[in-house]
Amino acid sequence: MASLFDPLQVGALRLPNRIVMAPLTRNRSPDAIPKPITAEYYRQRASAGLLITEATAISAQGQGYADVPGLYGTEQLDGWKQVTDAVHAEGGRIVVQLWHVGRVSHVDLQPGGAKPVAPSAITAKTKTYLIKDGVGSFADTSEPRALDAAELPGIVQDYRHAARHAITTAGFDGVEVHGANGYLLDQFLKTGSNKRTDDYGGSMENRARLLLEVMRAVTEEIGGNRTGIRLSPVTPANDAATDDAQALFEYVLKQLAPLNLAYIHIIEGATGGPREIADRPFDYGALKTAYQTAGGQAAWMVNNGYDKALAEHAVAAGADLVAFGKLYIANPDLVRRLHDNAPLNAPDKTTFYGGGEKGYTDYPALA
Ligand code: 8OZ
Repeated sequence: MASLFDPLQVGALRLPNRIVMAPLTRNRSPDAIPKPITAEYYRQRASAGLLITEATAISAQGQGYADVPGLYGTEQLDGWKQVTDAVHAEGGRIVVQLWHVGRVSHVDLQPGGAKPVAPSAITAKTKTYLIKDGVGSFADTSEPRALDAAELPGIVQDYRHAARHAITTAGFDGVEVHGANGYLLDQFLKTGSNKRTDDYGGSMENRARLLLEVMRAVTEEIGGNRTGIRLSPVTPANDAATDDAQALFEYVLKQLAPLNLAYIHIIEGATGGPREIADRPFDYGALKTAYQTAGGQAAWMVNNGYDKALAEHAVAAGADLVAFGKLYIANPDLVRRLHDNAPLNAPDKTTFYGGGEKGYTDYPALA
């Protein structure tokens, strides 16, 4: 029976174990440029089977929070190259999470103070994070404007460029498309945020169109075997809601099956919260079956609130990879600690978002 500590071939990547560092927003990249401290942070965690970076904006329009990194400027790409070099020098593997926030943004973070963009002009009932004069605070998201269909090819191009530069310039081993947590692609998927009447709204086929166009563009650019996707069928994060989660996500997974993806990354339940949501039931086993029945062969990555026992259980039950978030913030040597049943450092919530080394690069590894 497979164990968390067994190696696995995931697309083009050979992983030494099944333990993944989940994408984690840390707000330590002023001017959207990853700094040396970020290279140190990921370097410390390089024993993970796979590192997934924090969400990284594919364009200035895709930005929605203070001090999150980007992948669309030369200095940003150079900053990321320092990160991937540091991880590779430790023998690790790292993919970058490609992000467009859509309506989860603020006019203060948009080029020229413009409105954020969305499938429909509906404000998300959620907060974003601003930093002014070094002081961080949460702020209501701004009212978005509905994207014109003529703008969508440009957004697909932004994903394509970001994927290409991630590999060729920044030195990443692959990319993960962020299709989760109420950001742009999830906004298009779900009925609560998508009221369009054109080819990108209405039926689930139409709502899934943008995400599938992005996935086809990215895989064409860098290969399916270096591409993953993160999805969150039922999360309420960032005001995400849909009438038809089971049918919608089974449809999406069937359409993804021919793309030869490296992995499918599923957030089970409410992101960072309960794994079961009473009024949003979901059958993850049926989702996986739909994908595999359609010929999909990507590694199946699960996430949300896993500890060692639950992770071992999931792997024994057929999951290929388990992504750990909060535990990875606090335990740079998580693989070793889980393997040795060593005590775990506790994460400090007050240093999750923004700040410097404290709560970032100062969690101790075992001696
Ligand atoms: C926490 C704070 C800001 C952004 C996500 C990218 O939920 C995020 C995020 C998480 O996917």
